[in-house]
Amino acid sequence: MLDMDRRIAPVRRATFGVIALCLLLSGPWLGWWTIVPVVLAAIAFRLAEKHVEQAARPEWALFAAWVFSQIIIASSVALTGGPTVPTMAWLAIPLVTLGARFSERGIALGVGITLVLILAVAFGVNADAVIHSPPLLIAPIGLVIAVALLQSVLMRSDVDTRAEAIVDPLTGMLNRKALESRVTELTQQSKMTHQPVGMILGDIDLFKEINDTYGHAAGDAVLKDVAYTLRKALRAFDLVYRVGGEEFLVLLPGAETEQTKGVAEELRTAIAATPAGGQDMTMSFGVTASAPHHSFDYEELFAQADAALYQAKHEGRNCVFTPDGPAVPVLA
Ligand code: GH3
Ligand code: MG
Ligand code: MG
Repeated sequence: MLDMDRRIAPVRRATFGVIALCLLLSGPWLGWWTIVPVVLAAIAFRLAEKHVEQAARPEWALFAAWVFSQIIIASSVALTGGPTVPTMAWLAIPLVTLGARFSERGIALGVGITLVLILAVAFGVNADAVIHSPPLLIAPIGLVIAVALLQSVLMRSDVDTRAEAIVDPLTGMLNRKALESRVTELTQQSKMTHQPVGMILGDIDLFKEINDTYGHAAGDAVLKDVAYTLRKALRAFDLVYRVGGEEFLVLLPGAETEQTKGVAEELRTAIAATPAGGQDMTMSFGVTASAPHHSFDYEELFAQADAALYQAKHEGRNCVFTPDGPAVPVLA
């Protein structure tokens, strides 16, 4: 969703430019001040764009900016004459961007809000005009619904195709391609914020034995269940990537080594406690984090996590290691 919003952002700015130009050209008839709401809406989106990268629920920030811009458009339509001004149809424009970022429920909510605004503006400002000439209302409502229907199917198919390209079909986890773009994102972010990034590299213990003893399909069933257990043990917005056959990577923006160790230990316990594909499985983990006030260097961190994982395997598996040794002191 964030990726899509980044693509939309420059076009959205251009759209605001076009709208501003139209309002300038219509200034003598509608009033010059009508440019003000457009500037406000543009500022709202600019703020949402800034906060969205750090927000725990970015979809809410974006949706709030979207609703705000609809209210602004509706208010200016109301102030310039309501149903009798042609700009009422502009309420359909923002609907085009909804499908790319929100679910069907989000689209439906957006359409609902837009229709309520159209009715409120039409009847609130000039009910007589609407009753006298219903097409003033019918035409913009038809436009809103038609635009929403058409763009939702187009955007959904685009989102589905893009999801297929970044999700591993066996485990439902994100693949290396998704990891690459996340790494680019975190690298850029950490240059500005210098917040640490925790990294957990996990590898299923003695997985080859499952394949050798029960066959490849049984191995696949284990992978699926392990992936599910890992996802369940993590918070909804912590993403897991499948980086090798039975190797998984977790990135934790904002987490230092101590916190990352804690998360890895939770994952280890969850895997050891939950049968996968009908087998008792365990996993070993290598953990590291970029130092606070240092930029995130993926290659460096991965090498550290990989070396720590190697240590964990060497020391008997089913444990968590950092470059400095075992995460939980090993009992003698
Ligand atoms: P260790 O505890 O040292 O990690 O032992 P291991 O047996 O897990 O390690 P190894 O790397 O030797 O085995 C990984 C195996 O994973 C080898 C490969 O055949 C298997 N594998 C990789 N991808 C898949 C897959 O998609 N499905 C199945 N069933 N097996 C896979
Ligand atoms: Mg392996
Ligand atoms: Mg393994």
